[in-house]
Amino acid sequence: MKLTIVAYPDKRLRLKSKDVTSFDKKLHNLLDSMYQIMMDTNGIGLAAIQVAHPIKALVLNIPDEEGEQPNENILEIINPVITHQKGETVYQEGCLSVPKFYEDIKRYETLTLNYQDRDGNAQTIEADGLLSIAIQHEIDHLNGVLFIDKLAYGRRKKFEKEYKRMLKEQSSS
Ligand code: Y12
Ligand code: CO
Repeated sequence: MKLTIVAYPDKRLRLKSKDVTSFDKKLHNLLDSMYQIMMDTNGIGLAAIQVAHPIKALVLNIPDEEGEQPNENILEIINPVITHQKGETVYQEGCLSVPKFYEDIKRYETLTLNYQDRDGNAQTIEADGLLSIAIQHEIDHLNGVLFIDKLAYGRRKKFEKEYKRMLKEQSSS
Protein backbone atom coordinates (compact mmCIF):
# COMPACT_ATOMS: atom_id res chain seq x y z
CA MET A 1 0.00 0.00 0.00
CA LYS A 2 1.52 3.34 -1.07
CA LEU A 3 1.41 5.86 1.78
CA THR A 4 2.54 9.47 2.14
CA ILE A 5 3.04 11.37 5.36
CA VAL A 6 0.58 14.18 6.03
CA ALA A 7 2.46 17.30 7.17
CA TYR A 8 1.39 20.22 9.36
CA PRO A 9 -0.64 22.42 8.80
CA ASP A 10 -2.81 19.86 6.94
CA LYS A 11 -6.21 19.85 8.69
CA ARG A 12 -6.49 16.06 8.49
CA LEU A 13 -4.05 15.92 11.42
CA ARG A 14 -6.86 17.44 13.55
CA LEU A 15 -9.30 14.55 12.93
CA LYS A 16 -10.25 12.34 15.87
CA SER A 17 -9.37 8.75 15.03
CA LYS A 18 -12.04 6.05 15.23
CA ASP A 19 -11.88 2.68 17.03
CA VAL A 20 -10.60 -0.25 14.98
CA THR A 21 -13.27 -2.96 14.75
CA SER A 22 -11.93 -5.25 11.98
CA PHE A 23 -8.61 -6.99 12.53
CA ASP A 24 -8.37 -8.12 8.94
CA LYS A 25 -5.93 -8.23 6.02
CA LYS A 26 -6.66 -4.57 5.22
CA LEU A 27 -5.51 -3.54 8.71
CA HIS A 28 -2.43 -5.79 8.46
CA ASN A 29 -1.48 -4.26 5.08
CA LEU A 30 -1.86 -0.76 6.53
CA LEU A 31 0.31 -1.62 9.59
CA ASP A 32 2.99 -3.17 7.35
CA SER A 33 3.04 -0.09 5.09
CA MET A 34 3.09 2.28 8.09
CA TYR A 35 6.07 0.41 9.50
CA GLN A 36 7.86 0.61 6.15
CA ILE A 37 7.38 4.36 5.70
CA MET A 38 8.32 5.01 9.35
CA MET A 39 11.61 3.13 8.94
CA ASP A 40 12.29 4.70 5.51
CA THR A 41 11.98 8.19 7.05
CA ASN A 42 14.03 7.48 10.21
CA GLY A 43 11.00 7.62 12.49
CA ILE A 44 10.45 5.85 15.78
CA GLY A 45 6.70 6.33 15.98
CA LEU A 46 3.83 6.85 13.54
CA ALA A 47 0.06 7.07 13.99
CA ALA A 48 -2.33 6.02 11.20
CA ILE A 49 -3.75 9.55 10.97
CA GLN A 50 -0.28 10.70 9.85
CA VAL A 51 -0.79 8.67 6.68
CA ALA A 52 -4.39 9.88 6.27
CA HIS A 53 -6.10 6.91 7.95
CA PRO A 54 -8.11 8.24 10.92
CA ILE A 55 -8.19 4.99 12.91
CA LYS A 56 -6.77 4.21 16.35
CA ALA A 57 -3.63 2.43 15.20
CA LEU A 58 0.03 3.27 15.68
CA VAL A 59 3.43 1.69 15.21
CA LEU A 60 6.57 2.20 17.27
CA ASN A 61 10.14 1.04 17.02
CA ILE A 62 12.17 2.46 19.88
CA PRO A 63 15.95 2.32 19.31
CA ASP A 64 17.86 -0.03 21.65
CA GLU A 65 21.01 0.90 23.64
CA GLU A 66 23.09 0.66 20.44
CA GLY A 67 20.67 2.92 18.57
CA GLU A 68 19.49 -0.02 16.46
CA GLN A 69 15.86 -0.60 15.48
CA PRO A 70 15.60 -4.33 14.69
CA ASN A 71 12.30 -5.36 13.10
CA GLU A 72 11.50 -7.65 16.03
CA ASN A 73 11.25 -4.60 18.34
CA ILE A 74 8.22 -3.28 16.49
CA LEU A 75 5.17 -2.51 18.60
CA GLU A 76 1.79 -2.34 16.86
CA ILE A 77 -0.78 -0.69 19.09
CA ILE A 78 -4.49 -0.70 18.29
CA ASN A 79 -7.25 1.03 20.33
CA PRO A 80 -4.87 2.17 23.11
CA VAL A 81 -6.11 3.28 26.53
CA ILE A 82 -3.77 4.65 29.20
CA THR A 83 -4.97 3.38 32.57
CA HIS A 84 -2.28 4.82 34.89
CA GLN A 85 0.28 7.56 34.45
CA LYS A 86 2.61 9.25 36.87
CA GLY A 87 5.74 11.35 37.28
CA GLU A 88 7.10 13.99 34.99
CA THR A 89 9.77 14.04 32.30
CA VAL A 90 10.92 16.47 29.61
CA TYR A 91 12.25 15.33 26.23
CA GLN A 92 13.08 17.07 22.97
CA GLU A 93 10.43 15.68 20.64
CA GLY A 94 10.22 15.58 16.88
CA CYS A 95 7.43 14.41 14.58
CA LEU A 96 7.40 13.09 11.01
CA SER A 97 4.41 15.41 10.35
CA VAL A 98 6.31 18.49 11.57
CA PRO A 99 9.65 18.04 9.79
CA LYS A 100 12.82 19.71 11.03
CA PHE A 101 11.41 20.99 14.34
CA TYR A 102 12.28 19.70 17.79
CA GLU A 103 10.90 21.07 21.04
CA ASP A 104 11.12 20.24 24.74
CA ILE A 105 7.80 18.75 25.82
CA LYS A 106 6.69 17.74 29.33
CA ARG A 107 5.06 14.30 29.63
CA TYR A 108 4.21 11.71 32.26
CA GLU A 109 7.26 9.62 33.12
CA THR A 110 5.64 6.19 33.35
CA LEU A 111 2.34 4.72 32.22
CA THR A 112 0.29 1.56 31.94
CA LEU A 113 -1.30 0.93 28.56
CA ASN A 114 -4.10 -1.40 27.53
CA TYR A 115 -4.35 -2.04 23.80
CA GLN A 116 -5.04 -4.68 21.16
CA ASP A 117 -2.50 -6.28 18.85
CA ARG A 118 -3.04 -6.76 15.08
CA ASP A 119 -5.20 -9.83 15.73
CA GLY A 120 -7.41 -8.11 18.29
CA ASN A 121 -5.83 -9.78 21.34
CA ALA A 122 -5.89 -7.67 24.52
CA GLN A 123 -2.43 -6.61 25.74
CA THR A 124 -1.05 -4.55 28.62
CA ILE A 125 2.37 -2.94 28.91
CA GLU A 126 4.11 -0.81 31.49
CA ALA A 127 6.27 1.86 29.85
CA ASP A 128 8.90 4.32 30.95
CA GLY A 129 11.67 6.30 29.24
CA LEU A 130 11.44 6.91 25.50
CA LEU A 131 8.71 4.29 25.03
CA SER A 132 6.42 6.11 27.47
CA ILE A 133 7.07 9.46 25.73
CA ALA A 134 6.48 7.97 22.27
CA ILE A 135 3.20 6.34 23.35
CA GLN A 136 1.90 9.66 24.73
CA HIS A 137 3.01 11.53 21.57
CA GLU A 138 1.25 9.01 19.30
CA ILE A 139 -1.94 8.82 21.37
CA ASP A 140 -2.11 12.62 21.13
CA HIS A 141 -2.19 12.18 17.32
CA LEU A 142 -5.25 9.91 17.67
CA ASN A 143 -6.99 12.83 19.41
CA GLY A 144 -5.91 15.38 16.78
CA VAL A 145 -3.25 16.86 19.06
CA LEU A 146 0.31 17.70 17.97
CA PHE A 147 3.35 18.25 20.19
CA ILE A 148 3.54 21.89 19.04
CA ASP A 149 0.09 22.45 20.65
CA LYS A 150 1.81 22.02 24.01
CA LEU A 151 4.20 24.94 23.50
CA ALA A 152 3.79 28.15 25.46
CA TYR A 153 2.24 31.05 23.48
CA GLY A 154 5.52 32.83 22.63
CA ARG A 155 7.32 29.66 21.58
CA ARG A 156 4.38 28.61 19.41
CA LYS A 157 4.36 32.01 17.64
CA LYS A 158 8.09 31.62 16.95
CA PHE A 159 7.54 28.11 15.65
CA GLU A 160 4.74 29.26 13.29
CA LYS A 161 6.96 31.99 11.86
CA GLU A 162 9.93 29.67 11.33
CA TYR A 163 7.78 26.86 9.92
CA LYS A 164 6.06 29.22 7.44
CA ARG A 165 9.49 30.43 6.32
CA MET A 166 10.68 26.85 5.87
CA LEU A 167 7.61 25.92 3.76
CA LYS A 168 8.14 29.03 1.61
CA GLU A 169 11.80 28.17 1.06
CA GLN A 170 10.88 24.59 0.17
CA SER A 171 8.27 25.68 -2.39
CA SER A 172 10.68 28.11 -4.11
CA SER A 173 13.58 25.64 -4.39
C1 Y12 B 1 10.17 10.81 21.42
C2 Y12 B 1 9.80 11.94 20.76
C3 Y12 B 1 8.90 11.89 19.72
C4 Y12 B 1 8.38 10.69 19.34
C5 Y12 B 1 7.39 10.62 18.21
C6 Y12 B 1 7.92 9.99 16.97
N1 Y12 B 1 8.73 10.92 16.26
C7 Y12 B 1 9.48 10.58 15.20
O1 Y12 B 1 9.53 9.43 14.83
C8 Y12 B 1 10.24 11.64 14.52
C9 Y12 B 1 10.94 11.41 13.44
C10 Y12 B 1 11.69 12.40 12.67
C11 Y12 B 1 12.48 11.95 11.62
C12 Y12 B 1 13.20 12.82 10.83
O2 Y12 B 1 14.00 12.38 9.81
C13 Y12 B 1 13.49 12.40 8.50
O3 Y12 B 1 12.42 12.92 8.26
C14 Y12 B 1 14.32 11.75 7.49
C15 Y12 B 1 13.17 14.17 11.12
O4 Y12 B 1 14.05 14.95 10.35
C16 Y12 B 1 13.63 15.99 9.60
O5 Y12 B 1 12.52 16.36 9.64
C17 Y12 B 1 14.66 16.62 8.74
C18 Y12 B 1 12.39 14.64 12.16
C19 Y12 B 1 11.64 13.76 12.93
C20 Y12 B 1 8.76 9.57 19.99
C21 Y12 B 1 9.63 9.63 21.04
CO1 CO C 1 4.12 12.87 15.64
